[in-house]
Amino acid sequence: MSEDNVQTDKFMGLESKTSSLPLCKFAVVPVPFEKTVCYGHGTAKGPAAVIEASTQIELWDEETKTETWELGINTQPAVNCKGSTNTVFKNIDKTVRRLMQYPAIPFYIGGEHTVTQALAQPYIEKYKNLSILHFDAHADLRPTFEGTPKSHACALYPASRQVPVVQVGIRSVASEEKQFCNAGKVTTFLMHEHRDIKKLIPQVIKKLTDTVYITIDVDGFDPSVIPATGTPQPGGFMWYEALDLFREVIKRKKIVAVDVVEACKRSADTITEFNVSKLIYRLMGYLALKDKKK
Ligand SMILES: [Mn+2]
Repeated sequence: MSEDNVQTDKFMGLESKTSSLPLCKFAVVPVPFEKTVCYGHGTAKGPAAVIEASTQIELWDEETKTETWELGINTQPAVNCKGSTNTVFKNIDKTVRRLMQYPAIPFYIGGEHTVTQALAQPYIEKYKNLSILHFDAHADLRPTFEGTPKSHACALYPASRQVPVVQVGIRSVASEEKQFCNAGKVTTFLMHEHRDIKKLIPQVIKKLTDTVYITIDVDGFDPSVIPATGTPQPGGFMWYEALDLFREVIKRKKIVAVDVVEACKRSADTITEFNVSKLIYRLMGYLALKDKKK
């Protein structure tokens, strides 16, 4: 895509008149929250960078062979992330509950992983049979971190007390959170023990319930795939391995929402925003494929 006058603040550059929310299959929601990151900064600028990069993706998806965009992709205004974390959480909650009134499947773009706490809660309350697929390098199961429970290091703790959480890609676990891995409602597939994706996928499918919220911390990928993220770890999923996993989960489960967090904007390169926007469009393509087969 390289037409003039492309709207760089709309996912895929789609015009708003062809993508009104009630008619859309997908909604893209920027959540540019950054407060508790401990090392690399730039997640607040992640959503806008991803959306701008998405205007360079081809509309026809060469893998799914779908014109996914024809199903409608609405881009929402960014959630207001100014003010205290409590205020931001209230803004997120309001946005999620409003979007729940529409058929569109939301793709929330972070921002730091903390936002998942507020994003997932309304879905946990609405869907009795919900589970969460948690793609990440880090377990994110600390009850509190640096004096607050609302931290990126605690992103999945509240959800893990309520619904099954299935963790993949994990290769960094703190001593104070290891007791929460593979305990209670949490299943943790450590990366080094599950490097064969073909063997991992059926185990993940088995542990998930029928209705799934997907949270993708981009550091679950290998840093060679997604280099710009706050706290990278070596040895993550490669592009096609991760797609194999997501394709199968989307095929077999009802997906209520997806969040993609911790992508940073940095001046060194644009690989991260390009790859994250392609990831989002590809996941939409997998969802589009389900409609096609009906
Ligand atoms: Mn992480």
